[in-house]
Amino acid sequence: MQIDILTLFPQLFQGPFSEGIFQRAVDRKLVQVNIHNIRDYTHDRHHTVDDYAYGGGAGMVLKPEPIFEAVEKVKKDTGLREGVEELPVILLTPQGRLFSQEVAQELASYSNLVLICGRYEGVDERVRQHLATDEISIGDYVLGGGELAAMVVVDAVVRLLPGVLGSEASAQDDSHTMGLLEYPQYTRPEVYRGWAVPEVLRSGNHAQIAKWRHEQAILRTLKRRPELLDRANLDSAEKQLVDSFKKL
Ligand code: 6GU
Repeated sequence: MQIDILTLFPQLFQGPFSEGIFQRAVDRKLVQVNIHNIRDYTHDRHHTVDDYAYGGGAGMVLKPEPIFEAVEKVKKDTGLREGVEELPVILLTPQGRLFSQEVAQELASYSNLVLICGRYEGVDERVRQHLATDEISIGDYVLGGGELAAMVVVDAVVRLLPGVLGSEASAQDDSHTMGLLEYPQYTRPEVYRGWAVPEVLRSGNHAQIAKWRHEQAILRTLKRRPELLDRANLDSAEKQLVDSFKKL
């Protein structure tokens, strides 16, 4: 997958993508991330990227021209055939659709992504209407800009790409993949400060372990995020389990 990120602050992206799983994915050519400075697509002497809002009001608005030109350059360079291969152009904004594991899975299916990092004051509306194909928010709070949101999206998407995680199974079990939170995990020592690892996990009985984990995932979701259970596809045995937990 190739990901092109348009930002006014390229240096912010140095850290997160040069670590662990991500760096390995880059080294193995499973993903390529290109950072583009929107300011490089200005033509005036002062490299102006924003301007006052028509109609007045506080805050500057990002100008459309450099953003359009940066995206057009990326499109030209990636050489996707217009109308054949789809290229999502995603504006990161608190006004976007809410990011989730499901959205991450959807994005992971594309060969290319373009992410535009907005600033909180605003982006010229013509970018939304005539350039972006999608708008994403990572939650109901306001960040200073789309950069951290873009990192969140890229992190969540890249770990879903085939071959990025050590074992293919590990993304399968993630919290949210099944619509449930993840079950409790333990490692050695068997007893730490008097707190013992649950007996079932030491039993070696794989069927029992799987059953326990699944129950714990449901129980934990019920306690912490009950609204997720309404959307999870529970079978009748699982629904019974929820009802019995609710009665406790
Ligand atoms: Cl994508 N951008 C900004 N500026 N704030 C946010 C956000 C994005 N998602 C949640 N808050």
